[in-house]
Amino acid sequence: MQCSPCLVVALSGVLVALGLLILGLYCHTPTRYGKHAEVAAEEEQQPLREQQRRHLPAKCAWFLQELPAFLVPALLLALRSPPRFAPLGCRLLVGMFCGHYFHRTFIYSFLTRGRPFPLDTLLFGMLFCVYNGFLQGYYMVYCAEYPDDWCNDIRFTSGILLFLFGMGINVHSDFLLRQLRKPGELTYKIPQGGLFVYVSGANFFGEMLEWFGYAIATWCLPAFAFALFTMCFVGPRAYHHHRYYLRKFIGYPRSRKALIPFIF
Ligand code: NDX
Repeated sequence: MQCSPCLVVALSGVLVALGLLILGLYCHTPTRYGKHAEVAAEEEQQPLREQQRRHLPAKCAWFLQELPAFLVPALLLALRSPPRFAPLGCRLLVGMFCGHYFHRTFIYSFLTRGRPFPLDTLLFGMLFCVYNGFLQGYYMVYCAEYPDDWCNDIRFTSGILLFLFGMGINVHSDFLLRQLRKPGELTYKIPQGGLFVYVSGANFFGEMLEWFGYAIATWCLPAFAFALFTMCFVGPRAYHHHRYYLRKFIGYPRSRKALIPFIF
């Protein structure tokens, strides 16, 4: 394989278009998994057994869904001939992108206490992870080139710091959500502590910072396209979570925002 700039631009363009489509679709109707699947099923008056037949346990679903985002770039890197691990692009791919998806696939999936996940969403999610894993991996393995002093560039250092800060918020917030439930429990409670003091979607806020950090540190089109996609997906999800909490809990803190502290 060789670097094709046209392919990179085309695939990144599709990712941006998908993000905008999702923003349009999910502004009004939430993605149907987690608490919003419950609401949708109630509205459609589907029998519980009917719903559960088309679901997979959360641990298994998250593992299968996220695995391609780790595996595809790792394979692109490992199968490149001649092997190429030393360039900065490859090290950023391994340390940041694969690092994030290693955690999401092999740690988060096994810890989650979420409710069963819809099969159709899982399949779309898997396809998305193959696509995005290929785009990010292909660019970093075959196309990315950085000047020798890129590590001293303010974009590199600030991007890495933002990524680490975002990942810290994301992992900590997902931990706080898990602590709200005992194993086997599926009820929803008011999230407390950490960044949840300020926003209902603290885990989503962290995820968004992470991918903007990655985009700034790598300064490339595919990474910016993915950061924008993430914002388009997690933004509406945080907004719908926020509205759900306001409806469900009478004492829900009114000063709390949906996604961005003090702003939105
Ligand atoms: N998965 C990213 N449509 C998505 C799957 C769905 O990783 O193309 C995007 C991802 C995919 C989506 C993915 C891409 C777009 C797709 C979509 C399906 C269709 C869509 C492909 C790939 C698409 C067309 C074709 C139409 C264009 O019971 P429960 O499960 O709710 O429990 C939850 C629990 N919890 C609580 N527990 C007690 N009390 C409370 N109040 C609670 N609130 C929540 O916490 C869960 O166990 C857990 C977390 O829940 P939640 O809802 O806060 O987060 P969740 O959405 O499950 O995400 C989990 C983590 C989180 O850190 C988030 O940042 C990250 O994954 N994430 C999630 C989604 C996308 C993404 C990151 C990204 O874009 N980077």
